[in-house]
Amino acid sequence: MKAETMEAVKLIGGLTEKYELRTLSQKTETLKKEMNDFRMKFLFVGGFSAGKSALVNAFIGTELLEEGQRPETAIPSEIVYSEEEYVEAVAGDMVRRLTIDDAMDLDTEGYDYLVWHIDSAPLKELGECTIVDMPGFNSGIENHNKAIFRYAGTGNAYILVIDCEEGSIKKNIGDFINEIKNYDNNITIAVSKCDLRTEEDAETVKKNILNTAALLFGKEVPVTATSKFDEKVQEKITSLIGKIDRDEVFCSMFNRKVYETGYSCYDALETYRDSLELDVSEYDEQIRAHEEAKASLTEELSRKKARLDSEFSGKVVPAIMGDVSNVLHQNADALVASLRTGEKNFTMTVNNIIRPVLMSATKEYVEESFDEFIGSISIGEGEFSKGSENAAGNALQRIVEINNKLSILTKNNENYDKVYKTVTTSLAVLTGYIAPWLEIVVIFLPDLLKLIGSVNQKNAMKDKVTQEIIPAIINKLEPEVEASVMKMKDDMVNETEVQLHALIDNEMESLENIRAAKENAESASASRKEDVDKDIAALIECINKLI
Ligand SMILES: Nc1nc2c(ncn2[C@@H]2O[C@H](COP(=O)(O)OP(=O)(O)O)[C@@H](O)[C@H]2O)c(=O)[nH]1
Ligand SMILES: [Mg+2]
Repeated sequence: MKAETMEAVKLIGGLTEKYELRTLSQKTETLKKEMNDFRMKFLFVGGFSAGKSALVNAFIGTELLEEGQRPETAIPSEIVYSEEEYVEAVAGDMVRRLTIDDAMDLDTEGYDYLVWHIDSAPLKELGECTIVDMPGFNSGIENHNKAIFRYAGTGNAYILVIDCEEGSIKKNIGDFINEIKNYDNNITIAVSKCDLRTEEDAETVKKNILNTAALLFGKEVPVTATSKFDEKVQEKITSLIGKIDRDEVFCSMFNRKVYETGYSCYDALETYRDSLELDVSEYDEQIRAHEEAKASLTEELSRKKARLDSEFSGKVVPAIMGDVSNVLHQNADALVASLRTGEKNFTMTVNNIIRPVLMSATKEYVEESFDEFIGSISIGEGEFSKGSENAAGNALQRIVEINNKLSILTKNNENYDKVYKTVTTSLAVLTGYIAPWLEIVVIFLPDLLKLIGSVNQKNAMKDKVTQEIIPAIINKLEPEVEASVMKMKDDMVNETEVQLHALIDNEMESLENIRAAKENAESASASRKEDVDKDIAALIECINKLI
């Protein structure tokens, strides 16, 4: 699979050079570099005190990470192999370099995450990758949200750590699994602290977990039972990680980008072939028509944008809020129960309920409206002159074709970062838009809880929750959701324009290249045309393998 992706990008790179498509050639080079630099991440996730840090320590073979850390202080620790050992502490754009010893004593308050560069043989053996010790999913909710959003959908596999003494996959772990399934598809399980049970008991727990995990995932999930004292702990974790299909993760990260670049190349080559036989004056006309098409498309997009504005504020935002409200009402009993155990628990419960729904609802409704938007752009009314009408129509049709192809790719893989098909491939992932809303929830909930006042009786509490708290959450959230959805929409419209223009620019480059060749009195022989046809056929065959 990965081999095909690499082969495709190589072929595209070769063709963009052969046909002197400079812009596309640069784009392909950037993509190649991104692919070469890609590092798979293995995230150790699980509840607070499950034994994540201890297992990572046992795996790399030093007591690097603090064990028994307080949940509030937990930030992600990334670990990468390096001969020279040092640590980078990252806060926003700022990176502070530390020695290992200093890092071990560091107060992590204010930092987003740490990167430990460690000379460890088992880590080296894994090849290019990063191990991440994540904050527990039931540790401070802000840390958890941040950590989830930092890594979701960036090419990860999960090692879910479950304390053997838990005995099974408890509900909160099940919910968590259901959520991460939406971001990334690969999960394995390490049952930890098995030294605290008899071998027989540990085996029973492992079987239990195997069965439950198979139900939750609808497929067999690799499970290993170990402990930080296990002689074979390194071996077992290496083997667990080895069960993850790295190629598949790689392809899910890059196939659509490669496909899209390949398709743009195909478009440019077709223009090239079709214009081989034009005479010199016709090129100028064609090039002018392409310039005009760009300007006309910009105008058409800004005309249609107004409609999209009202569609988003009138339909998309209410639909998202409706879903959020429904799910909160459905979980009213759980909300009441968590309320009775304290403010912190309540905040966490609200977050855990809202987060996945915000993601899926936003994905669904935004995508729907956007498809309609693309479909509504029409060529041939007013502004377009005949030549530019062709060029604009062609570019638009290409975008729709790529969209449709990429939908096939998206269907098999419902990850949130793959939401917007071609137009949004280069946009920030959806999580970037949603994260700020959740910060709001965390901040305002304590205020809201004052609404509860001194009510203590269960039924009265439920009334308060359904009649006052949930509507208050919705009211508070709505303007935030509206603001980010509108921003998302603006970004998408801009991106559409950028992509349409890029396609037209590529075609123009083709035209200019042929004109230059003609001026140098090179003949547009039949064999030339055959050659281009061959290249096109090979390209299409190659990129179709990616879908
Ligand atoms: N007996 C035993 N204790 C462990 C094991 N793994 C972790 N612990 C202890 O359990 C506590 C929590 O472990 P830690 O790795 O910090 O959990 P984390 O919050 O998931 O990172 C610490 O006191 C560890 O020393 C294990 O395999 N066996
Ligand atoms: Mg820890």
